[in-house]
Amino acid sequence: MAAPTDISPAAYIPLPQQDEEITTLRRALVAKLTYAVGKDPITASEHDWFMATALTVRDRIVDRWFPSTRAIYQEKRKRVYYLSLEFLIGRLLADSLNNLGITNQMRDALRELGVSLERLEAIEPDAALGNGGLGRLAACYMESMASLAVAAHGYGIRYDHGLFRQTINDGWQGEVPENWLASGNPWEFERPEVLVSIGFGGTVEAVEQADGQDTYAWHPAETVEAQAYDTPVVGWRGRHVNTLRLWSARAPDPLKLDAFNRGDHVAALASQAQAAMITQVLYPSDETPAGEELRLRQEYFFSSAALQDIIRRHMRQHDGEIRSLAEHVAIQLNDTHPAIAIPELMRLLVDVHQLPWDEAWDIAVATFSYTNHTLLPEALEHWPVALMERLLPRHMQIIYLINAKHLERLKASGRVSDEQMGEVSLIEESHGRQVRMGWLSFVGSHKVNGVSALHTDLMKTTVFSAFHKIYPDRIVNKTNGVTFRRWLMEANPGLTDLMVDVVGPKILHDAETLGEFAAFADDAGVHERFWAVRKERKAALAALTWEKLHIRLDPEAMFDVQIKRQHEYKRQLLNILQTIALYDQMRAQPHRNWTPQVKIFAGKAAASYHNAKLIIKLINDVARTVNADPTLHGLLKVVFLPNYNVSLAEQIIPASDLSEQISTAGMEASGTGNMKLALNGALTIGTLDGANVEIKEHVGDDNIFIFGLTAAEVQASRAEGLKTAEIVAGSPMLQQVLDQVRSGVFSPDQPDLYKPLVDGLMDHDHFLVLTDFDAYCARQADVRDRWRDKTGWMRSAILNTSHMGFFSSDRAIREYAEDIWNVPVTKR
Ligand code: 26W
Repeated sequence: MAAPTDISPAAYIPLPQQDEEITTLRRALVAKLTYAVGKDPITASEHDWFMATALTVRDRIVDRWFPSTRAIYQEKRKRVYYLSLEFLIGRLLADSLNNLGITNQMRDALRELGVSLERLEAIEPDAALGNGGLGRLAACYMESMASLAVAAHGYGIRYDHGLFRQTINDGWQGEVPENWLASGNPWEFERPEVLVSIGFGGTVEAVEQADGQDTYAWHPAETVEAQAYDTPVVGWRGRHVNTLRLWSARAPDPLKLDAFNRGDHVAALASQAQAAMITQVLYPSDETPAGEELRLRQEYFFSSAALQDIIRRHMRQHDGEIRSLAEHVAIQLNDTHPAIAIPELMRLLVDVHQLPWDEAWDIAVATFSYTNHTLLPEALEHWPVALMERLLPRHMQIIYLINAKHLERLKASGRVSDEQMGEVSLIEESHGRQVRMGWLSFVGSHKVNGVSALHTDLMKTTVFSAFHKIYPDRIVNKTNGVTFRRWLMEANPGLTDLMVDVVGPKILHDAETLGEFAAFADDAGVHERFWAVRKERKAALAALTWEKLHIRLDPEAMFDVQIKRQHEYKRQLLNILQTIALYDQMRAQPHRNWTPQVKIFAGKAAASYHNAKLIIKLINDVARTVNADPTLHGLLKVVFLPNYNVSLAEQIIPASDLSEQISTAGMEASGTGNMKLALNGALTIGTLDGANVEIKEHVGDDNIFIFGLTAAEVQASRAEGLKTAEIVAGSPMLQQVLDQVRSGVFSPDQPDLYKPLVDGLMDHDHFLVLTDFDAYCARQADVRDRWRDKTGWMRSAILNTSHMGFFSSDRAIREYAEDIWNVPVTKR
């Protein structure tokens, strides 16, 4: 066992016995390298040292894991289970060292061994088990729950392959499979003994009981085994450690010996291959749910494994009393992806534990709560009844029963007319009978939450309005948050040091104290250091851009950044059209005193999302044209950084001056990149959408650039019908830009390439790019003017950082704990 460390001081404050600690770490590293990795220090590769370091750190985490687990068990504390099909974790080495408070000691210990900690950090593969915001939120919440000592477990899937690696070839996105497990994963513990059987298909048998009542027994045709892998999640200063349990699929009898003995090796291995398929790959499409059977199998596979595990743990701890489940267990459904857990719990309570239906239902509703992450109608999951009947026959029966009772209750209340019944039914009848997973999640939960104030209001007035009238207390808001440990302290140690120096180390422990940094918004000395820190991060990003793209960036220029999934509603197209307009203006008036500006883009498009990929191509084509134009004298640069992921975000965000949050109002549920960027001192240019609204309230109107239609105006303008030709006729600049794109100025080899894109805008412009274009350009001009006033800009940047305390995931988790889960958290 590794010696316990003194965990109280911050990373910045030297430990009392620094030297001793470094010696202990150095010895541990060499022992790990020798006995766990099996390498001689003389010949060890960087990767060997990475493994030895991660395993050394993991020991420290494990030393705190067991006391945490024991305490929860002994105190019989209520547990929170976070069910999510995605956990976008990124790298863990820097995060774990920071939370344990041993970053500097480890750096020194490695240095004594001739190894660079920074290089080891850079070779760790990202755990990219998620698509975007929803998956990253789950990772931030896991970290905050550990930091606040909430007794929590995450449940998800251990995908063999996470989100694809993006390549850019001649401007086009390509997708390459990602292989994060190729060189082993030092953070996880394989649990070969934790196996849960998951059934699919088969029949349901009704068995008449002595009292004349029927009970039901499901006889699946097929079973797959879920095997657990546990990753400890260490909180701030190692005070508490939780578990992320990810499931991997395998055949119950991997090698059917009878088939093997008969010489049919292929048949013997076939069932293993089929079962393993379930957890092979993350579905790479955000927003548009895949309608395939494999996706439903994934959803049921991990939801059932989680529930069986939860119930087993509950029964062991609470004297086999299933009836007390809701007192000791809270289950959060991260979007509808795990919604099948609701009928699964009903099946376990009614069929297996023999509870009466109504009692079981009360327990289920008291246990579950559901977070909605998007209102886009195409993103709400629906499953064909026929598929459900074939794959999960008992669950389909249960869903029918839930629906019958739900509709019965509504009818009795007299609050829903017969015509409205079809709308609130869990079964959609018009598009060939589908189960509405959003409705199922709503009725099966005691609380349903949106992820920003605006999004929650829109839930009440649009998608869930009928349900909101029936259950007016069920929808609550929980504005998203991000973990400052990763997104400020680790990503931006320079800014963190500066704030520790002027405000004190309390900012490390309590995000709300960031507010005190505002007192230095006009302090010349602080300005100087603040600017120097930013310059250093921008120079580092410039070096990366040179290395990856051979494009030179001037760290003095304004870095204008849009980093997020590529989606039409996020309007990267609006940004690149404005870039073209600026390019035209700069060429037309070369003698004006232009602000040097760099437009930075990064983000992946779903492989099948044609328009999103075409917009990536356009960005790259504009970049090629602009960057090669000698008349600009480098005043404008455009870069598309390939393969956006958590680690790249950590490098871009501290180097960003301007944060683009320009979605069509009403369409971005919250956004979390907006919070990370503002936290690091970027000013936002954005619409009144998602959490931008609350960011504006916190940072103040003078420190943010808002433009464009509001959500209400978007609704009204859509109802009215857009007059795109009129809009374009009224804006000569827009006209010119569209003509250039349409006529192939940026795609001389394929002059018609972007015609469909422009025609689409002229035809429907569903995302109101044309409508908001002039307002956006005007706001961009305001931004350029503000940039000239360095002092004013820095004041605003400092105020952005200072006023972001609210957007800490610690605050968000406290709210969930208090209002939804009813569990205690540690005080600040
Ligand atoms: C594969 C199907 C699918 C469908 C929807 C996968 C993932 C989704 C998510 C709902 C997409 C998502 O990540 N939504 C984002 O969630 C963030 C966290 O709440 C919000 O900040 C973003 O605004 C929202 O788009």
